[in-house]
Amino acid sequence: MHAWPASEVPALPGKGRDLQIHDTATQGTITLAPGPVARIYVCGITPYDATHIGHAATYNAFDLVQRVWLDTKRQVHYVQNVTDVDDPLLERALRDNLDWTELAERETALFREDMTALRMLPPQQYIGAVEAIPGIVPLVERLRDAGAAYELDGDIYFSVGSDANFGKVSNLDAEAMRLLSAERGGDPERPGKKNPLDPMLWMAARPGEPSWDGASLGPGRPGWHIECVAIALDHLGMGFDIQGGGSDLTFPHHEMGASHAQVLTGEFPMAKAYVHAGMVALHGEKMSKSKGNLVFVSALRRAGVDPAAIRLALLSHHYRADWEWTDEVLEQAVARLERWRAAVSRPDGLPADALVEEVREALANDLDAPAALAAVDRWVDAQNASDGDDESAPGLVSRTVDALLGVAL
Ligand code: 5CA
Ligand code: ZN
Repeated sequence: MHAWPASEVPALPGKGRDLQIHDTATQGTITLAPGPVARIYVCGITPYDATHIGHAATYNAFDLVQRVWLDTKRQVHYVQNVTDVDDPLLERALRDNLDWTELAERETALFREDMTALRMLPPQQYIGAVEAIPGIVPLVERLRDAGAAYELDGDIYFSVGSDANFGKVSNLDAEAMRLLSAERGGDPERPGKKNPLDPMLWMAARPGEPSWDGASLGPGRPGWHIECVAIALDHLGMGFDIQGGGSDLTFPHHEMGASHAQVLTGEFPMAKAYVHAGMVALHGEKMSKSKGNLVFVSALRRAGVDPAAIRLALLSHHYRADWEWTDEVLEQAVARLERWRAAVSRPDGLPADALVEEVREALANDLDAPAALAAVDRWVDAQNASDGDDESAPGLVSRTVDALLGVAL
């Protein structure tokens, strides 16, 4: 699939710092020191509805990761998937009497537009589940042939017992895993499984549902976790720097994906850090397509909200926090954007070299965007109250805000 156009990332004077980031697996902050090419996989959308503020907040976090790395003069290899065939997509298509491929294409196109408007850097590979199927089938065959997967009435399940490191991403106890598995696409109640947590790798064709040639697996479609693993291993290989997504993907999705990859390669861990963004709520409940309590990025754009203000609203919360979207959050962002634009539109101003370092330091410290915004606010307030004469300062501030925060002033 094609991704979306990249916005320019201005180069800043000097060099940024290495990223320290909270790792879910080790439950602490680690300093990542990637090679010349930093590697990141971020789970993409299931395109059955438009991009909401929760999605945008999660993608914003991983966009900051890339901006920090680019500022250290590294290249970034970024891979993202699109879950363009899965139960929720097929169910929504059925409900709305739509062709499921058309629904997926329409919502993916809208997602690209939203990402472009928000100045999110595009992945180098943007891969749909459907196009990944030829690569998924041999992985499932290998797992089965190695005894790490088994058949149940034609479906193929992964055996979590085959991975000695199973559980090391989420650090949950068995009961918590069982509850989350039932809630998030698993089938712990299905009789005949070796372990109730075992996730499906390949679902045998069901009447009325799309299916693909699965070679020795028979016709069917892939399970959710193996989709991301196949794409990540194909393009990034093992031991990549960050596996990213929202905190609702920690279990089962990232736990199972890591196990699949670890058993397939015999290597551990799959990723150096498992990074999870908090959940955005609306009216006290997690924003979710299934509940329908959503604020869409595209609806805000249609209503005339500047995408830079949406981005500032996202940045005003720490990525790991769970937070609530309100009209006030947006109003404050709109007002901040106006203040910042006024400050950098003056022909000269207060020196900003220290500000560049403050923004760098804030982001390198577990992506502390609120601290970065506070640093810019301080410069803006001082600038608006003074008559500094550094002619390069307003431009340097604009470039810093653009390069490190993705906001065009
Ligand atoms: N296609 C799978 C991942 S392979 C999927 O989870 N798709 S999704 O459309 O449901 O979510 C896309 C991303 O947005 C995921 O990283 C998910 O964790 C994140 N996300 C979903 N809802 C929220 C929310 N309310 N707040 C923050 N992030 C969210
Ligand atoms: Zn995923």
